Amino acid sequence: ITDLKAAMAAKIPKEQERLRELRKECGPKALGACTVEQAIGGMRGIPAMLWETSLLDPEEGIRFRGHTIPELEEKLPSAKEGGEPIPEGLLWLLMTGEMPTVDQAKAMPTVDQAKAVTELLRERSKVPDHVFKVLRDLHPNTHPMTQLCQAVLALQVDSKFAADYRAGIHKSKYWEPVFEDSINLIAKLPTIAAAIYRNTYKGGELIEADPKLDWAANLSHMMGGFGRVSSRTLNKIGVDGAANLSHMMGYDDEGCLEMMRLYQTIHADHEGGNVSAHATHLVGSALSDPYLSFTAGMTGLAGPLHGLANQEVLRWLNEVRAEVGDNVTKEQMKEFVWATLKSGKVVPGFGHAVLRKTDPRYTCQAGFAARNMPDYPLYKLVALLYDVVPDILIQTGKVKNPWPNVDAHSGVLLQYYGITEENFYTVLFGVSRALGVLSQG
Ligand code: FAM
Repeated sequence: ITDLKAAMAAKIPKEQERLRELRKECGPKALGACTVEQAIGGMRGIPAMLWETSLLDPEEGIRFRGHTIPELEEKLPSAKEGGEPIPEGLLWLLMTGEMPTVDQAKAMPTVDQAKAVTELLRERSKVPDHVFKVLRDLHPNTHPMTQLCQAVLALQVDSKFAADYRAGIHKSKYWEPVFEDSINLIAKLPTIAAAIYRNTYKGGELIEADPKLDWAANLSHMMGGFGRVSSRTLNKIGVDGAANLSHMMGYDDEGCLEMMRLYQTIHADHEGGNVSAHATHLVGSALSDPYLSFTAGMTGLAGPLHGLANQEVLRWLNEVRAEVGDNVTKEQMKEFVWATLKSGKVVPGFGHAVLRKTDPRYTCQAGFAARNMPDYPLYKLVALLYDVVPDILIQTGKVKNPWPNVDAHSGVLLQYYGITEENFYTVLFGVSRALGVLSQG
């Protein structure tokens, strides 16, 4: 079976029954106590949420449906042999609870579930013109995350759930239009994100999707891939001959496509207690449709202590470089970190509300950097931070987790491939987050 909706339909009645049983048998049982500190601290550490798609262990980090990030890198299907996982495979896993089957022999496409998701998303990827118009009409200084929220709200007019609810759909069938809305939204997000990027930084000329590319690779392509290089393109971008292939191809560079696939896979889900996941879930519980609920999540992701931290990390690193240059010594870095703390700011990219170890999403990105950009100065600078920051945060005596989180490393990968506009980074995070929070819906 490669039809995602049919796979869900086969599972959902059983899952609904399981939940009813759980409630009947265990309803009155207590899960734990709640302290005053936990109430003040935003419910941290209280086991009070049902979140099936992922589980966050303070020591081990995230598991998606029971699989760690290294396991995902190994088991999920990839676009090229031995390459990075594709998010379509993760979406299948998150929604159905099972690893997608893969067409190993490349002879039976009918068994390739991840590929079927790629096709499903491609079929629904067309963004209506009125959404582009909303984006074009916004104030030019509108932050890309605000633009993302506005575009998703503009899509809401097509919500199937809202229409079916008005028409009186039975409760047990809610999941079907929610599924349709979720897939429609996920399918359109790369085009919307790319339009935001092109409008904000590249003069507004949009790039068509490439029907041969998968979901994440297409995002990269639409942001600024030049594809197969024609002499016209070469003249246009002013690059001489084949000397700089990666430059010529823009974000169609194979390394950039692989980076985007990995990036979109690992940012998808992080249990339900973080701001974006919780906000999406909370608003969804009012039976607000997936467009409305996802927008709530995105307004939360736009905060500097949450998803905007990746933008803040890059700004902060650029301040270090502006002050000290690229060859920063350990002592200079220590001084800079202390100065940040003394000025009443946080060190972005470090710390976490739940994790108490280095974020495996950080480690995974560091691994990608080591394989693909070992000599890149910014990579070295981030590695130096890893040496310097935790000790200092421990010395403050109050930071519960001094280790780096996902946002400490993502900007480095994007910068390396030429995506230098840090204000845009959280939009990429948001596109990925849709996979997790809408699967849980
Ligand atoms: N730099 C400086 N101070 C920090 C710190 C950091 N990186 N992390 C925590 N602290 C402080 C925190 O501000 C608090 O101080 P006050 O008592 O004076 O208010 C104290 O240490 C105890 O905080 P905590 O219990 O260790 O952390 P919280 O659970 O309150 O907050 C974070 C968690 C993520 C908001 C916090 O670590 C932080 O602000 N980090 C920097 C911003 C960041 O990187 N956010 C991204 C998180 C990421 F995983 C994501 O959501 N994408």
